[in-house]
Amino acid sequence: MPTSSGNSAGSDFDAVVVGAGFAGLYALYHLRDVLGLSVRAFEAGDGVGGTWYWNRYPGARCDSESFIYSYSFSDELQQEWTWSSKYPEQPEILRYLDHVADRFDLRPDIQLSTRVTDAVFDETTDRWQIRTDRGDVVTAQFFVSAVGCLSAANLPPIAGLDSFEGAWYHTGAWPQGGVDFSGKRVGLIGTGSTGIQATPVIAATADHLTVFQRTPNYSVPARNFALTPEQWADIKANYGEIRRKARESWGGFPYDRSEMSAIEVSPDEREATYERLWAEEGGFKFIYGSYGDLLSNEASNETAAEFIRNKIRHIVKDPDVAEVLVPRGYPYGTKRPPIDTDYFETFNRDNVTLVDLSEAPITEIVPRGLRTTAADYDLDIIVFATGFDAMTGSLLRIDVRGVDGQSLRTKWEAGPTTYLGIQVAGFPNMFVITGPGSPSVLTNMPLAIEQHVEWIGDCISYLGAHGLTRVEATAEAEDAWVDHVHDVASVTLFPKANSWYLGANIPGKKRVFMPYVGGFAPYRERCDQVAANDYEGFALSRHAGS
Ligand code: NA7
Repeated sequence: MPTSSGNSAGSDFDAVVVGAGFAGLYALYHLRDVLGLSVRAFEAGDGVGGTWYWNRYPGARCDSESFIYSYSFSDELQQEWTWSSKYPEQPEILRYLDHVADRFDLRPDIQLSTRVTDAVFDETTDRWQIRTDRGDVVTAQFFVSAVGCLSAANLPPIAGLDSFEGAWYHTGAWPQGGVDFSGKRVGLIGTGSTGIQATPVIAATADHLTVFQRTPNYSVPARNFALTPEQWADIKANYGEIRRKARESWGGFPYDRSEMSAIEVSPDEREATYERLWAEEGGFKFIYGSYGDLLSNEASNETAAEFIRNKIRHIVKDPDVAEVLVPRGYPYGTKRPPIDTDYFETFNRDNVTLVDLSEAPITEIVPRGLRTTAADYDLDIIVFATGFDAMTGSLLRIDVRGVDGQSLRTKWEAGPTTYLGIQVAGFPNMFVITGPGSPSVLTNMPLAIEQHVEWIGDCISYLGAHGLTRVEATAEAEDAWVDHVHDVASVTLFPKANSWYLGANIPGKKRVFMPYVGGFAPYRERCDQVAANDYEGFALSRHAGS
């Protein structure tokens, strides 16, 4: 039973939270200040911010609009904070998270520069024992993973990296002081959201930039702009309604989602819609605001895909380069859709070269640069924009052991299994914020995080109110949920792409569609129903000694 309250200096806590990004900060606040639990958060970075702490690469910015990519739990917070633009850059988002940590006095309960290495459930006490790389050994009734979906950097195992005489960086672990590209020959590997954001910015200062592309991407212009005081006054006056609309939506965004099919309108009307969204709105509104069946109907999807392909052909002056940049062979939106500022335009610069790795893959890194099956490229700097071991990588870095010493790594070898994306059978009192099997990365993340944290808080309160000490997803509920997650994904086009949603970017990772594609609002309702039915699908119990 949670008994203590407020800041705790000992080694026994009601809850341990791993991570101090968007999820960890809110979990700490909610469990400590709303529920009155003793909480210790551990964070590997030497500052708060999570993914926004590590991803400092040039051009890093949010792809969701600032006024909704933020916390909604405190009206004071959302009224006092003003974002500079529609898509703020990483330093501004990090300032926001630092502000949250200060404003809610979270820092005394966060231990920075500390990586959790082990978490072991003790059935004799219904508590977790947690160890860190700094030698801490603490116990907690609840072990809350807020490690993030995109935090374990993926450095591809390319032979010869150690021999490289220049400097190399992964975008997800960027040096705090930045990198000076002036006068340098830079090679950038990867053309996901990150590579697409970084390319124009690096090209602007590097002597030469070579972009190594394995798979071309469907990118839509962000159409970023500075937000005016009038726009802000309007947003702040309507925040309640904006948040409500987001919570009741499919993707966690307050946009009107079209129910129309792309192939049921005339080609002229469709073209006009795409053109308006491309030219005036940009960003995710292109996918959310156009047609409702882009992710479920191949013919509909092809209309949007072809529109984007033609835009690329129009923007990129060299037709051969344009054809290499044109995505084919997978539907639009089935890899995480990037949004950009002048990405395709950058390939018109004299100091930018595109290398098609699908024709000639990288074979090794050599002292002077990079070798493909076709040529050698001399480089001073290599930037790996090669993504993450998404959704499971960060949690599995921790040696998590549940009932009977069962290892989470072993349990998830064939792909992650959860109930509601929140709990894993055999791992009682462990909660995973935005875990695999929840909408998470397919939605507006801060909103998904708030929903999970509040649900977890309610569950813990329920246990306390009923004199219970242990909550654990049943194997049956987990199996049924895993099947449901799979069934919902299989009627969409998502499985048709080699995406990180499926783990396809990590050699050897089991191919399983990890996020829940059934939509944020229906998912939230399901979670609420489970709670209202006395945590249906969970086994709740009281420890004999408590
Ligand atoms: P992504 O979206 O996983 O993109 C990684 C890119 O790196 C992608 O183009 C990959 O090609 C490429 N890649 C990965 N490994 C290799 C190797 N071995 N050789 C060549 N190219 C490689 O990561 P991002 O950081 O861009 O974005 C992650 C998320 O962060 C993003 O979706 C947003 O949610 C925020 P591939 O497509 O696999 O052929």
